[in-house]
Amino acid sequence: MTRHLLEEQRAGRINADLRLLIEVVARACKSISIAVGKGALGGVLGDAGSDGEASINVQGEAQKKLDVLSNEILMEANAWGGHLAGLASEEMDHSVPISDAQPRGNYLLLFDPLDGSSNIDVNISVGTIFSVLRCPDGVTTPGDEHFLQPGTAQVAAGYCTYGPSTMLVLTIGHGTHAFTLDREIGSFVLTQRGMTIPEETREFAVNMSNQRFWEAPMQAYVGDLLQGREGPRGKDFNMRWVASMVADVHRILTRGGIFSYPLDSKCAAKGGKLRLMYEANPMSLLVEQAGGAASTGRQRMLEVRPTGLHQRVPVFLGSRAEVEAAVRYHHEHDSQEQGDG
Ligand code: FDP
Repeated sequence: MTRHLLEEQRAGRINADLRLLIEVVARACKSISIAVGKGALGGVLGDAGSDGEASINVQGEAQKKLDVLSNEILMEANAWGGHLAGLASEEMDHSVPISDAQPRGNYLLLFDPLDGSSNIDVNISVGTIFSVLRCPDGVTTPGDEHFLQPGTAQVAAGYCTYGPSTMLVLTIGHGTHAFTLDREIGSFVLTQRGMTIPEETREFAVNMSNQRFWEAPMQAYVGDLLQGREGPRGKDFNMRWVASMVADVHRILTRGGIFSYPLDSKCAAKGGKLRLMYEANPMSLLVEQAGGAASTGRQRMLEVRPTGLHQRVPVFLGSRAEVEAAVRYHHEHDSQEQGDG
């Protein structure tokens, strides 16, 4: 990875500060990988909190010990690097500016320290997702509002998946590249340059148990997928749902597919289930850079104007033609409703 990033720097696609920042994040991911890999032997499984009281994060979800540990690892690794002006984590209420005592840089880092928490205790892949933005000019002590930039403003995004192998997938806006951790040497090795998502797919990922809570266009879209060859789509579809976004997106970057977490009546009041700044935006940049598409169902994800650090959105991403098909169902439904209204 160091070599790849240095070559990108020589080609003028990245500066030294951003390169070093990505290397710090990658180093933190190695530490998280070691902790995740120890499993029950590391005493890190189970819920955080004490005296039988669950620890609840800003999202209102019970925190796992590994959520807390991963957050601490990323915070600690990045606080003193000198490349950042501030950090924001899915696990914390507010962003944190780099303290006066530390050297400061020009970037803002956002991360979901351990995505797929419900899979931690059952030995299924989980991952870290991160996004890098520029700190606005003239701002030395960034507040939450300075992080509220659309996904198009991201200068880098990536995730690290802790599965049978640990892989870091990265974009700095010039393609999406995959690195595999060589555990003996301790280095991320470039194993796939220029990941490309096939334009068409026959595979979809969604939590089908939410079907009855979905909006009408999602009901219609998945209804047609399920009809297979005999239905309007004219082909049979297969379904996969790991329930760790990182693992599902990694499969899609590797062999295509569509991932969706649509709006449903359970999460409608919050705007969706997945977080724009920590999950949807970084994944959307990675997917677009691999030739895929990402949308809320009604708008290109990367153009959503954020209104809150922990804002949630509906998500459709993956193979371009399939995402466009899902979006079509939403647009057709909306224009029919407007016509009826
Ligand atoms: P989790 O709640 O376990 O952290 O980020 C939220 C997320 O996992 C995604 O990783 C995953 O795709 C989704 O939620 C799983 O949702 P369901 O519990 O509805 O399957």
